[in-house]
Amino acid sequence: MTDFEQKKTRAGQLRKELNYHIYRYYVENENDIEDYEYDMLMRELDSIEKEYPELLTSDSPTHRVGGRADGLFETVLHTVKMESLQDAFSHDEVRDFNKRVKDVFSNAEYVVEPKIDGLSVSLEYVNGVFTRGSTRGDGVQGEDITANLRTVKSIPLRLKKDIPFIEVRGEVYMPRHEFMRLNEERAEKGEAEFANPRNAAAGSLRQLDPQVTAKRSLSFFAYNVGNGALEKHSDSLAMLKGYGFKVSENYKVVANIEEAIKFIEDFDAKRRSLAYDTDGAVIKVNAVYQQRILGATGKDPRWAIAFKFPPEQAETTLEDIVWRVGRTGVLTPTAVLTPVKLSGSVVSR
Ligand code: 3BA
Repeated sequence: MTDFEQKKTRAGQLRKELNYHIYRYYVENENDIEDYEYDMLMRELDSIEKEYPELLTSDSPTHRVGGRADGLFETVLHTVKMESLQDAFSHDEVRDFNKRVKDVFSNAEYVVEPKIDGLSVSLEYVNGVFTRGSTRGDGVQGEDITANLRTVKSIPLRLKKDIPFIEVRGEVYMPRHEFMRLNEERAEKGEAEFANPRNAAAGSLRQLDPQVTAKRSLSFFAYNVGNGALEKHSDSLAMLKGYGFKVSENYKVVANIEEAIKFIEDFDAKRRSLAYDTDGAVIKVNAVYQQRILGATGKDPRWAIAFKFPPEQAETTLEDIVWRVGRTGVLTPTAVLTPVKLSGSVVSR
């Protein structure tokens, strides 16, 4: 075997091993390797790829932060439209939704899942390899943010199965502890703080330089398949998990709307203990043939609804207002508050 052939084999092993550890850590929250050992494997792969650049593949974990800031996002056409969701603010609005569904399918079964408060994105995989990722945009046209999405470690660069093509939709979000860390860092630098994790995630994805995105710990939950869905939504969720995506564990298949409402109530009681913000629950008709027949009104599918939790409120006292002078001379006020608990975290500014 030539040196090249040896290194090629080794590079393949390393990529597989590293991608496995990334999956264990960022999707399954488990760690079965020491940081040092992991760094050594990464370094070995990197040095092989530098010696033989032709061995660099697009699913290589060494290049999650690659590409340069090029100053522009290209337009992406969503061949399968990314629809929006109708909102419900009361249980009765949820029951009205149920009635409209049951008029067409008296046997309809639902899936209820948490509504992650982040940004919807679409990911395309060709022969199992992540090729392009984009924002939802207006649902028909989004922006190509592939370089930024590659930095999100829970987004697999290679699926566990080499299928010809699949389009995966889900939510990119910033965990609450990362949001707090980022805001502290920004406050120290005299930069304006983000109002909430969702804005912080949006700002991070909109970066023209993926190096900046890479420094912010973003994560991703998969919840829908654009192209290549199975007959039941619940089967698609299981399939996505099998491919290596992070899928919420807090979803449930229910036989009727009262069970869905009960699930939402139970979820409301525990959602504050999660590491990320949720702003509601999404109820979806499980059978895809029923989804197709129900269709959409305007841009909202008739087969799904988002129940929104009322925004969290708490009373506190304004202690001070501090002014920050930005680099361009813009003044930004920040309210200093008596620390108060809100959605499981302490708000003081
Ligand atoms: N499920 C957001 N849309 C969602 C597929 C449908 C849908 C969402 C959802 C339309 C969440 C609208 C934008 C969009 C992919 C279109 C969820 C969440 N399901 N669990 C029914 O957790 N935020 N958002 N995204 N296609």
